[in-house]
Amino acid sequence: MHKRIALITGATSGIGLATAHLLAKNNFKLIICGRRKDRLAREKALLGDFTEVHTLTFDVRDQQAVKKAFESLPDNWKAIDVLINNAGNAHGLDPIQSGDVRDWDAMIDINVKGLLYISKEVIPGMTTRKSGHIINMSSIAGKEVYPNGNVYSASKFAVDALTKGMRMDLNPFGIKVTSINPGLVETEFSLVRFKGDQTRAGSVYKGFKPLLADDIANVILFVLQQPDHVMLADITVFPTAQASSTLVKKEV
Ligand code: 8X3
Repeated sequence: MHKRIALITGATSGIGLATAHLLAKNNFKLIICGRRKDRLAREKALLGDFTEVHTLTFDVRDQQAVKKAFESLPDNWKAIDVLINNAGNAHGLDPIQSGDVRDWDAMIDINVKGLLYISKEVIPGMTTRKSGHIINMSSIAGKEVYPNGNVYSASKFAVDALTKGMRMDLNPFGIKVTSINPGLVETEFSLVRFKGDQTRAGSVYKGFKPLLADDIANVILFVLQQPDHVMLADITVFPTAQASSTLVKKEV
């Protein structure tokens, strides 16, 4: 049976990693991308039991590095069927008046510009073949702003706008574009946001059962298993305890 090629950014941890493992067991070949060469090599070895894997090492912020990485793809890996724009982070949770410019730059460069740089490399092949599926990992923060979420939210609102724009522009080519908007998922997300502060990061997920990376991976697989004529356009996923970005039922 024909295996689709899926490219996943941010594949060395969290949702990206869980998705790589699930897709490997479900008839996909994988291009896994990340900054950390050693982690990619380790995952390639593990995933290799289930499927063919190719790795690309780059920082999504570096457009030249992204371009070079895609140029290096062997011919049999060039026809990417599925792009999962997963790489993304939050940096800081500060009010706008005291936000750190380096945090703002990181979020806009990774979450918005990085997504564009990757898409720019993948989309031409999809338009030529008149097929493909792009899944953009957004966030509930891309639908609702919450206090101190300012720039992170802005970056995810941008992802939401780009998803809608891609869906329109790629409509003539039969390319599917899906946005997935998770709420609270327990990954390294909060540890990165709070710059390694374990206590602060841990407290985000205390008192309720958060989503896990595997839960989002399951949604991605479901999205990819739909028939050709079915496009899941926009999916928000909450843990049951969550009703909005600021309303979470916690046990005290
Ligand atoms: C992750 C969801 O609510 O922590 O993007 O911003 S939230």
